[in-house]
Amino acid sequence: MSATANNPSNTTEQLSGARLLELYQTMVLSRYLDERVWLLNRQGKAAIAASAQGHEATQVACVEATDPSKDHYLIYYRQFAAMMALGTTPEEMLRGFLAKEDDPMSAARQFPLHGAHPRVDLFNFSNVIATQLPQAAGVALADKLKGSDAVTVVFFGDGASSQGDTHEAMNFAGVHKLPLIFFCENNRYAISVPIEKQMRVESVASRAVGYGFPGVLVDGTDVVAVHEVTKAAVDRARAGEGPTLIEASVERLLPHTTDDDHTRYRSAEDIAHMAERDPVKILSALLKRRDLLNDDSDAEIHAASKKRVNVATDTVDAEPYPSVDTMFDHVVDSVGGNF
Ligand SMILES: Cc1ncc(C[n+]2csc(CCOP(=O)(O)OP(=O)(O)O)c2C)c(N)n1
Repeated sequence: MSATANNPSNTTEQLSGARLLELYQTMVLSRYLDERVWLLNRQGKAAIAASAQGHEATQVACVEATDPSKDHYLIYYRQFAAMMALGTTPEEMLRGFLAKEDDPMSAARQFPLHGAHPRVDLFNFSNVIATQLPQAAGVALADKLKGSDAVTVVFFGDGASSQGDTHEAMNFAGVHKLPLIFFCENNRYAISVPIEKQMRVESVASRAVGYGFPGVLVDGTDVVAVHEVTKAAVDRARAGEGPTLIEASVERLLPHTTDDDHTRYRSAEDIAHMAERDPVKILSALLKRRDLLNDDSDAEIHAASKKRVNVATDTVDAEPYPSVDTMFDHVVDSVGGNF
């Protein structure tokens, strides 16, 4: 079965050149922030980070096809660019990585970027792989019962697609025709486990046939293509036609996290090849071909992003850590005065 044969895309809505340029700016800013967090880890200031380098195009294009004023998003840990596209600031993200008092997601209690972010309507999520999928089905069911036309997007990786939670969520969403988009960012690795050891089918998208809704395979380095298939899935969900599974093929340009070394399980050829699929370079080249960008304006975007990240780093670095007195706040309820 060809996953692409099920492509429900019939949208005629196009991204304007000006909007493509703005998405590129978000991607570049996300890239600089991501690089900075790795440096902060090496300085001993950020405990751990999972990079989104290589995933930026697919994340900004997916968010762009939705309506953040009413739609819902259940993210996972590798989503700098999606979070920025949804309005999270560099300062807010750095407060999580540096475990500062004003971390908006967990007040420095959790793994960075874990927890909820109510200001941008991001649901609480766990590091336990795939738990966000059944939760997303619940969110979509609530919208359907309320008669809202909001759509829920749940992001996950190829490794998460092997979890039981994923299959339960997809089956439930199919049965109830939920307004839900299952958005898989397939970077071909779950830490060190390659996709061949993860599944016997030809693609994650091909699994959708087992749940009775379309599965679409798309090049996740292509902003225009991801936007188009996601827009079609959003239209389908809003029209009451049910879920879509989108599989965006991307590259994880860095090791799984700052604690990993992918040269121990990826060949030098593989690592060199994936660099050719860097979405920031691919979109830069497209914008230049369309005369929307040139070397000078590209350099200006990079310089402005670097400056923005420098300002955020200096600001957050100077902020206080939580007081020791608050160590158990939000963690353990006070029972009998023990805490
Ligand atoms: C239930 C569960 N099993 C194992 C882990 C350990 N773990 C953390 S990240 C990860 C890899 C997930 O890979 P994938 O879903 O492909 O996402 P990616 O990190 O590649 O974006 C694993 C196995 C976990 N957090 N939860």
